[in-house]
Amino acid sequence: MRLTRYFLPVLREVPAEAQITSHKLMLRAGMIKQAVSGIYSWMPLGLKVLQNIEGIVIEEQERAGHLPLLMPTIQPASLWQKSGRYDDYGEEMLRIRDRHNRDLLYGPTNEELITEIFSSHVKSYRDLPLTLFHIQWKFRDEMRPRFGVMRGREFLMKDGYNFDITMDDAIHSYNRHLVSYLKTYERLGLKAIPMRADTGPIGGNYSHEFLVLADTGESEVFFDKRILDFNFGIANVNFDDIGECQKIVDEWTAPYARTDETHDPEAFDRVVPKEFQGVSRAIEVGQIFYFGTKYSKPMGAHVTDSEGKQVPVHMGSHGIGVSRLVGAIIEAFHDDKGIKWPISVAPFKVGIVNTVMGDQETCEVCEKIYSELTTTNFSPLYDDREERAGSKFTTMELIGIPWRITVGPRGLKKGIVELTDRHSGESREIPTDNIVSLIKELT
Ligand code: 5CA
Repeated sequence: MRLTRYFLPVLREVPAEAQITSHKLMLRAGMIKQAVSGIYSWMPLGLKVLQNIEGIVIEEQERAGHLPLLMPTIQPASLWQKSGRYDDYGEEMLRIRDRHNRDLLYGPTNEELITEIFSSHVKSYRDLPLTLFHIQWKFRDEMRPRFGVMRGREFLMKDGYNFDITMDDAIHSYNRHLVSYLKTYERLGLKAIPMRADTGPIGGNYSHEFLVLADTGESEVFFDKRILDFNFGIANVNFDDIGECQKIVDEWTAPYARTDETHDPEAFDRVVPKEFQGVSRAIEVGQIFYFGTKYSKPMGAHVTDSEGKQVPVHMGSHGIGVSRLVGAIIEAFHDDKGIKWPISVAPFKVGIVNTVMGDQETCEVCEKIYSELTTTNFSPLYDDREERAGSKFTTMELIGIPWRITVGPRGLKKGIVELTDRHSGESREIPTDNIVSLIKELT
């Protein structure tokens, strides 16, 4: 992409309405624009990051054997009346009436709709286990939308739903989700700690939240500091192996790591030696639930079991805050100059800065690097504007491009370009002919 052809509405001033770093940086880097409180348009740069996150989430879901589908944003109220949640959900639910006076709502979550899909089509235990997921916009009329995409009213969520014949099978589905979430967050560059949590309006009695420690987080968490030394990256888990998944969950979900809602100070004091007690703010980037037959019973999601009896299925639901993750990743990776994207989600992995647009050789080398990287699918961002070099560097740093190639007449005289690592800030000189192959190795 050539910057002169791109739509990157960066802001020079720090926007007054933003309180936390990620919100400020998303506005300054031209990633989002507020339409109305808690509702945002995603500009091209922001959308790229959002889609990269989605891509990783989908890959890891499919690896765990979960099937994608797509449900609508608008749902009939009648389904929620069946489950009993239509009245319970309160003011957070956006209620709509159509021209035929039918009551609809903009879905805050999808337990009811998915249960109806399931019960219309699945009748036998032989078709289980089944886990379906989608990535779709949700609406919750939050009392205090704030911090940009962190607590929006409209937000993008990956939500998945498992259907199992027994509680044991459903616990395995739960564990499988927990393990696959750890992998997902690790690929996004994050250390997300799984902690026992309260279940809120989703219900059930078993739940974990995934928390990224950050001063700007909305939750207060209590944990054993040793959990921070865990390497949550898991290679090649066999998701069908019940014992293996259970072992990971037992080892890695410390019972003394809890969120504030379920915090029991006495248990915390009892279990953990003082020097290991940690208290921090944290961002909740996902939550998983097991709630048994809470929805299947009232909504008639029954199947025949192996003895021919009709039984309600055991269910759970599993959510990842996809749009919130954009903010959470920025909270974890930034400095005073701007964002530092982990390579896996970076909107562009490489930036090319032409320091003297008027110099023919500089332009030729830039064009050559640009076209070689483009044809090998590296999607570089080429700053070809008539601007000072300093202002080009500032833009690349603000928008967080992991690698920057600087091309200018002085370097070219020596046969080199400069390669700068956004994360360490280090620069090195690379022979012009080697730069493309080196970038391929690094990214
Ligand atoms: N049905 C279940 C799981 S699919 C569910 O809705 N869970 S949830 O309420 O915990 O939401 C899942 C994730 O969505 C949260 O962990 C959080 O990361 C994200 N999320 C929830 N509310 C918001 C919001 N207002 N703005 C941005 N992200 C949100």
